[in-house]
Amino acid sequence: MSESVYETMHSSSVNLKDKQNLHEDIYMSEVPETQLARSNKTTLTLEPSSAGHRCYRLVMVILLMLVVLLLSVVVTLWVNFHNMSVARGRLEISYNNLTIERDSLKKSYKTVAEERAQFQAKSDELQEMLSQLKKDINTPGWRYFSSSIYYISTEKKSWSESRQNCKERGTDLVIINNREEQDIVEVWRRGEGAWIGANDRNNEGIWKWVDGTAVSDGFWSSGEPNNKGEEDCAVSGYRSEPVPNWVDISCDSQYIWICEKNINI
Ligand SMILES: [Ca+2]
Ligand SMILES: [Ca+2]
Ligand SMILES: [Ca+2]
Repeated sequence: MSESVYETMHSSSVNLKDKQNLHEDIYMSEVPETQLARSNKTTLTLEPSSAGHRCYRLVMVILLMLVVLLLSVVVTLWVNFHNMSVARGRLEISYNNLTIERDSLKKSYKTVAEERAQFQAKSDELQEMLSQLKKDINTPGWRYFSSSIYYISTEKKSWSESRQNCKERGTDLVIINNREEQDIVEVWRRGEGAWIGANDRNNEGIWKWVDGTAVSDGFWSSGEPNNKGEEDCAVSGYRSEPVPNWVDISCDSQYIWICEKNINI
């Protein structure tokens, strides 16, 4: 019985030691675990902060990239807008220049059209004249001198009738412009007195040609014009004398006549 109690006590003592050892082991084993727990706690405490920082940096980088991208877009758009403005300005200048050139061309075209119309009218007139010349080429009495064609009649008529005959031929009584023309008329009149296109029928003493211009320097015979008994029409070569040989005479007198058509272009 006592041995059993002893054994029981011994056993209890041993168990107590074991328990103490176990407790120590546990304690020893607990220390690192606590420190580890602290370390882990520290790590756990630090890890969220580092991740947030990284996340923050990532967001900032993304925002910065977006800002840079936005700025790039804005700069590109501004450059394009500026280039388009410059191009539009150039186009406006070109348009204005083209408008000016167009207006100038319109004026030139109008001028050319007017000149063409005038040329055409002159051409038609010449064509008509050539046709008349072709018809008259075989007709006795037509002559050409300088820039005019002439008709020298063989008949004799009054001054008015003679002029009418000239008009029917598309001409008028001759206007003697210079000594050369006077000399050729002197040849063509064949010694006959010939009506020329000078008269003072409207105003006595004011001699004019049939085109209305004044007879400034005529080849009047000595003492002529003298309006003896109402003499209002001029004859070249009334007397058989050399130039100057014009006289004024009654317009109803009968003489040959000389017509002239200027064909100066
Ligand atoms: Ca003439
Ligand atoms: Ca007179
Ligand atoms: Ca006279």
